[in-house]
Amino acid sequence: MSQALDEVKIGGLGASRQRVEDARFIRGRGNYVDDIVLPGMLHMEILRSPLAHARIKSIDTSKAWAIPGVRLVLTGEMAAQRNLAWMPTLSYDTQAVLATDKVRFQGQEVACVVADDPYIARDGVEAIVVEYEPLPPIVNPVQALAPDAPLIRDDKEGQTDNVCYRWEVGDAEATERAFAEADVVSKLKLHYPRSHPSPIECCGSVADYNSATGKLTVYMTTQAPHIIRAAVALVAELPEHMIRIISPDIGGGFGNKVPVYPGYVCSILCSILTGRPVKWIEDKTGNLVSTGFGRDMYLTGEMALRADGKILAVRFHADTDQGAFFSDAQPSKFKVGLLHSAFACYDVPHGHITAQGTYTNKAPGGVAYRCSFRVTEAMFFQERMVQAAADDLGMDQAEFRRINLREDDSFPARTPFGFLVDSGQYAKCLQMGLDAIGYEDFKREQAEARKRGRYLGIGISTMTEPLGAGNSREYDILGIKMFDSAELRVHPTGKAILRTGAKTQGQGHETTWAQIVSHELGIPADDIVVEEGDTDHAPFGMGTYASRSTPVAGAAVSMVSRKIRAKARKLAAHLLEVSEEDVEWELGRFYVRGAQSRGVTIQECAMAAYTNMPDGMEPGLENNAYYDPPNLTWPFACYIATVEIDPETGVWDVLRLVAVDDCGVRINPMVVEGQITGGLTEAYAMSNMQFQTYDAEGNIVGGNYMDYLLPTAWETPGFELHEVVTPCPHHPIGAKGVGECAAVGGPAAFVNAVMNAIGHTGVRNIDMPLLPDRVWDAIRTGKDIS
Ligand code: MCN
Ligand code: CUN
Repeated sequence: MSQALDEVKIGGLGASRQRVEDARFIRGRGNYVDDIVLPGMLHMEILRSPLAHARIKSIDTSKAWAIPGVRLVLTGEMAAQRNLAWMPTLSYDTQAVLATDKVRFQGQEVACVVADDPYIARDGVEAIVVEYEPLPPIVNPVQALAPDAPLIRDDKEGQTDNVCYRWEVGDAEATERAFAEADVVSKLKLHYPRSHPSPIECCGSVADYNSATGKLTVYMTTQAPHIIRAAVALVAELPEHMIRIISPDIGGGFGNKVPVYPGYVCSILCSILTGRPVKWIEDKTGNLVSTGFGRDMYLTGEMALRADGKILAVRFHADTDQGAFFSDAQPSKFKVGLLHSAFACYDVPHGHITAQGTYTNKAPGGVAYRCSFRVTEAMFFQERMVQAAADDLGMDQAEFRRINLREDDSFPARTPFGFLVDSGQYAKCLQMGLDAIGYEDFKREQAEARKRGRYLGIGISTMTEPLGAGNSREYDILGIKMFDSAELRVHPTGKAILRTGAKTQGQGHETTWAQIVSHELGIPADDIVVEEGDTDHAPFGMGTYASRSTPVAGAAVSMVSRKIRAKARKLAAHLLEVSEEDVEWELGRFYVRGAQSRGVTIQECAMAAYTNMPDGMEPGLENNAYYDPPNLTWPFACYIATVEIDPETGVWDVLRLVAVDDCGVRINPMVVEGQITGGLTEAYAMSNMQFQTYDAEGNIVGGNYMDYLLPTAWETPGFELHEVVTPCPHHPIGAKGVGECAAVGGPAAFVNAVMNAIGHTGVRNIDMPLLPDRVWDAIRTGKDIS
């Protein structure tokens, strides 16, 4: 008779286990960087440039130095003496730590002041006098590429224009031939506006250089502590064993906390110079104006179509506005990240993409914000194009997708841009979404409503996206391969500690990783503590972004658990006095084949590992695993929104939003639903309220929460969630990433719905966000709004 445990009861795979980390978060007992207080700690504040583009003529710090309590005023010139005025970026460019020659965007770091408390430091910042000679600012790619445009990066040898990169992929000739055979060519042009992740907690660090031991400890808000350690080792030329990066609790990352920011570097340098711990905590405006933004891409493309609806080819061009420094934090060899994952869910035979990045006088950062490196722009453009194409053919948008989506038996399939898509049930997901929203009924209702002057619309977005960088063949950061790791120690009583190279920022790893161990070993999830983020403790890993934790670190958790199980099996054989071949496993327990009642639990094996191991066996029950996935994971999603627009005001309301997500096997369904709900909320925000613009002078509009809008529970509509499970063929437990899906695929559903509602006006596109005045203008003029 089986005595196997009930997996859901012990908190294993599929259990909607309550998040263990929330016990401290909701009690206000989290431990964030700003909670760190060290003896003798000083405080640092940053002086930022008020101008977007200007030459620095002089910096007078004497008044700041004179303020009682000011301990250090650091300028670019002083940083230069230590070879730290500039730093390398993760995209092989350079970025100013503190400006020496010019300022290149509003909000750029110019100097910093270290003082006994943050208020004195702020006074010190205000006492610094900088004389600027203004230069003409450039705020978009068109200005950047104008023949007489001033050169932004005159610091770079050989740089003669504002082009930061050019890149292309695909087969231009084959694509051209396909276009020549097309019955219909559908075109679209749009801008995906600049947005900002704006996590609740801003960036910050506490740097503590111990001059007696030579060890540097830095508490910081980073999604990737080991990468930071490697970067510090390279930039500051400190040996790695003398650097400890600790990423404590993080109040949201959303990609904002992947890049290396000047503030981190300055706090380290200031600690070295003062010999005391130095804390830097960014304020909201500092975060909004200077740290990693998302998007800011102009897309123009066309699709070659056969009259029956089959897509023959696509080609498009992307112009990206990179800001003043090319500091995209992304691990691919491709200059525009994974933009070429566009159209991966459709059977498109040919394609060609060109892209060009330009420097402008805007904040650098790029690629971040809940997106696997430009995948958000890719999927938005794809889904907006698909709708435009269906409209141009006079075909129903669901039917057009049905004709072109990859079929279940077509996997693995190579996209025209080189990706290998490995699994999915696209038609099933789409149908589930259509059924849930009541597609045909809604279309009838829409037609009826139109007669009475009401504008109803329905928009679909279907997409698969590559999540989980990497595999190490194709993905690396500064040459370090994209794998990840887990280390598991099972204590004598069968309780355990698990550490990984990922770093949770709210995703719930402390809860879900324990569930994987539970699934593999039958140890109750409550008996496993999970720790991440301290480079002196955690195994080397590449951190959390690109929804890579489940695909890579999560897989490593499975693999290390299996290593533990293999050793426990030997211990079981020893305890049961049978040969290993005669030992069978069921959840939580080994037993003798043919005599199921004769068994030992995993806890008994753990005790034996320390008290009663067979001769010749190493004591202890711990191990680690480094996992290099064979491919990315390919979750699929279908989002369908219905909206009603008020034609008098352009205000639009979401009637319903149906989501069908296939992220493979779900470790914790409740956590997954939380991820999707959060992603859809951000998608909704991007589609209708959230963007960062700059005026002609390069002043940022959106440097505060009066102008940069974040959705609250009040304006966010409810979402109806559904699931399909197609296990990932190469992941040890069949899971795919999910953290970004809804933010990536969601915006197009909302925008397509609004465009569908005003389809009769002839308007092809309104650029996001679809603010009421834009929608109203479009209805009134019948013209596209950019
Ligand atoms: N999960 C699961 N079953 C699956 C897939 C995932 O139970 N099949 C769970 C995982 O165990 C994990 C969570 O869902 O607890 C997200 O997993 P995954 O998709 O692997 O993504 P990551 O953990 O790598 O998180 C990164 C992703 C990204 S890139 C951004 S940006 C983002 C996002 O997560 N930032 C977030 N979600 C966020 N959620 C919060 N609360 N805060 C952020 O900063
Ligand atoms: Cu790009 S936002 Mo997430 O990958 O950290």
